[in-house]
Amino acid sequence: MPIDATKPYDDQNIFAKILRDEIPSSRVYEDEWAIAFHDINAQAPIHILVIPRGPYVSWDDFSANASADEIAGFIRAVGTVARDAGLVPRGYRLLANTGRQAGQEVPHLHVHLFAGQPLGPMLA
Ligand code: DGP
Repeated sequence: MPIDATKPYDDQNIFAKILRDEIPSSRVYEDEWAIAFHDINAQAPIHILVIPRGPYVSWDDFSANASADEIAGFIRAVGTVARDAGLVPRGYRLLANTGRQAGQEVPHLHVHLFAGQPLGPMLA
């Protein structure tokens, strides 16, 4: 069920629990600002989710309310995850579903990183 991205942050959401290690995930990366783990429902040969450690519901919430250090740290982490996975120069796609019409399901900002095959046109 897509979420209302304007709601306050719910610290019982599934990614908050993954961040606190209350439920397992296959982590591929972590630093001061972000963690990354494999999507449980992979849509490409490589499908990783990168999430900030801070409590942000969506890209909208994060871009409006996170500090400059959090934003820089998160964006750098996404790039590091891709490089560490050997995706440069092959290439990859980033996607952040934001709110209901985009189909965002989990109310903690996450960037999908897709790779491992030619990905075709957007919105196909
Ligand atoms: P979105 O539609 O952008 O909110 O995508 C949410 C993604 O999160 C979806 O691709 C499946 C993934 N997901 C949901 N629950 C879990 C979980 O418990 N573990 C992991 N690793 N991924 C999850």
